Amino acid sequence: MEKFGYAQSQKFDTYASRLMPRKEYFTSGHRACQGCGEALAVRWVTKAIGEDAIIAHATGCMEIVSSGMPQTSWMHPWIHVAFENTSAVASGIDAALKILARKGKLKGKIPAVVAMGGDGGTSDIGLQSLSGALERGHNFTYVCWDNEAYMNTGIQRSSSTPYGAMTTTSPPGKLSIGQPTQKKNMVAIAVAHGIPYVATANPSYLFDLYFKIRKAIETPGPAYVHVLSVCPTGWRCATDLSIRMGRLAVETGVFPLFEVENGRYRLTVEVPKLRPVIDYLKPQGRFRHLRAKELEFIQKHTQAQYELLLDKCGAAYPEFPLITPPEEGHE
Ligand SMILES: Cc1ncc(C[n+]2csc(CCOP(=O)(O)OP(=O)(O)O)c2C)c(N)n1
Ligand code: SF4
Ligand SMILES: [Mg+2]
Repeated sequence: MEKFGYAQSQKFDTYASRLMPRKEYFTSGHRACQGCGEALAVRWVTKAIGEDAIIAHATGCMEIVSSGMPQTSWMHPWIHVAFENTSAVASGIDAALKILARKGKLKGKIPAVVAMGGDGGTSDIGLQSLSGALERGHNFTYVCWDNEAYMNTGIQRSSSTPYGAMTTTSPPGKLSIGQPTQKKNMVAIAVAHGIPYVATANPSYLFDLYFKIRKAIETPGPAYVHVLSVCPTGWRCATDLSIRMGRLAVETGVFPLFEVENGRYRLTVEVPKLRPVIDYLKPQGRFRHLRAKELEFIQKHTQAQYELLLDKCGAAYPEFPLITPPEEGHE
């Protein structure tokens, strides 16, 4: 499809549907809630992945709503796997494809290997198999759908739930402000593996999302893309606000859009002046109980994290070597 290069896409801050691929790989008929940002993200990520791919998907909302036997919304070869082993399954697919190619049994293009999971399936339950796959240098792309809680089982907290948010297992009350801990920095964990490509994205910035997934797929070795996915059901926000909420997450500095290529940080969407965090928190019922002192704390924390990120984007980091596995065997 590539009518457009990444650099060109950066000149546009509007979405022009005719520039994007028309073919659907995540088809209608799934049972995601009205206004689900995660379903929108899946639709566009699968378009960016393109024709030749095999997907391993953890349990979670996007699996539950889309694959009730005997129906499926997925047009790719797609394997539903347990939380713990999504990346292990992707590793196995990558190893099998390499062996088939080496034996001359794979005709044509080698399919891309993609693993997907929610924030619970990524930053909690699937973390060790993901870490192993990143460390072994498999040629695959991991996409995390981050809706900031265990949504499909009834909105329980995960380690990706932000400070202060109400969930059914972090309820606010006299002795609790809601989620007592800060959101786990899964992106920094992925970067710490020294892999060639890591990025954040969200479907409110479709070009940005699309080209980051393309880059991830085309990168030899492991790539990780962390997609903030607005969940009106769990966030207690209006269903017609999903795109707006994704934009507010970026405009307030809560979820900056950046990429890390071979260790180098780069903001892909620059925000000259951040909006106050309250603009993002207020439309969400999960933060409704927070008092002025907690809101002030969140504002300060967000500002500090954003400045740290800007620092990394400005710093002249040494180029990491590409983490591609050496050829097996010796000369
Ligand atoms: C090992 C294991 N523990 C718990 C469950 C039950 N379970 C199914 S989906 C889910 C929540 C998944 O949360 P997340 O990965 O964030 O995806 P979301 O539903 O939010 O998209 C849980 C806890 C399970 N299937 N397997
Ligand atoms: S609970 Fe949230 S993430 Fe799951 S389908 Fe509904 S809106 Fe989407
Ligand atoms: Mg989740």
